[in-house]
Amino acid sequence: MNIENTFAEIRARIAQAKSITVLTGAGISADSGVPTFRGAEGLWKNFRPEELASPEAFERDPMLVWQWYNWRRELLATKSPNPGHHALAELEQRAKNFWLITQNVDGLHAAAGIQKLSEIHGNIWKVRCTSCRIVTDNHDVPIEILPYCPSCQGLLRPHIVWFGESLNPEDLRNSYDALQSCEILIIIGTSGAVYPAASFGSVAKDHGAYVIELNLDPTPNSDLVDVAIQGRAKDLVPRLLS
Ligand code: BJW
Ligand code: ZN
Repeated sequence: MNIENTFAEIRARIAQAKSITVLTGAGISADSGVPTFRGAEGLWKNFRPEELASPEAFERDPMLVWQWYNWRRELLATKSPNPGHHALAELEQRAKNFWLITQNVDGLHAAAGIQKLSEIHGNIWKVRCTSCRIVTDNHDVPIEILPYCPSCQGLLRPHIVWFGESLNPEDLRNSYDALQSCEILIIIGTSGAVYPAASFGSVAKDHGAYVIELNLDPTPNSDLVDVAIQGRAKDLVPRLLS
């Protein structure tokens, strides 16, 4: 089938579907100029994300980890949603039932107006007290290093899920509900390297969903999905809408 016919079939399925779930990763924000994690530009001072995004790294050197987050805050403060983010917000409006699961912490889906959203890896614009656990919004660019809790003087950390940490149970519940009940799952711009999100495609498939992947390159998900289309999210996602 040529690509035009493939998109025509996808649009017809979307128009009929009672429920649509979307899973996004760094690839959708790449088109807003945000570096992906496993791309060359995701490196900061030659550290791989795995070396900084862990509770052990923060315990060892909170200043280094906060410096990495300040670099990213400075970059993200200049970025805005792209046509891919906006098309998903439009899809949310059109769909009968919709849920967006994002691994991205950049807040760009919310900035595009998405409401039914689980940010399963947290949000870079929130901080959490390591002592009293209170979560607060913080848009400081740069944030003062080291930041301390105004209520209890505990050290603040990014409200982000690092390697080895559990995802928020409510986010997980909402995500699995959406994966197990959707007629269509659209997976956009994720390498499928990080669990549990890496297994979300097969969860939806096992529950009978029609699964679509949009990514610049093939991924481990490409073999299990019903249709895998290669290209940029900013070009492909708007084509899901007629
Ligand atoms: C484009 C594009 C364009 C580019 N258009 N596309 C089961 C098996 C093995 C290990 C585990 C397991 N279960 C849990 C684990 C351990 C671990 C894990 O998954 N490890 C793997 C490395 C194997 N998982 C966890 O620890 C998770 N916790 C958990 O499961 O708790 C319970 C538990 C713990 C331990 C053991 C067992 C159970 C927590 C994971 C938290 C991940 N957090 C991070 C870092 C946050 C830091 C921060 O942001 O500040 O979240 S990791 C990093 O990767 C970030 C991302 O959200 C995540 C996913 O990356 P993503 O989005 O896929 O980006 P990339 O860069 O990898 O890919 C970009 C894609 O876009 C590519 O495919 C490009 O082709 C594409 N692309 N431009 C379209 N324009
Ligand atoms: Zn506190």
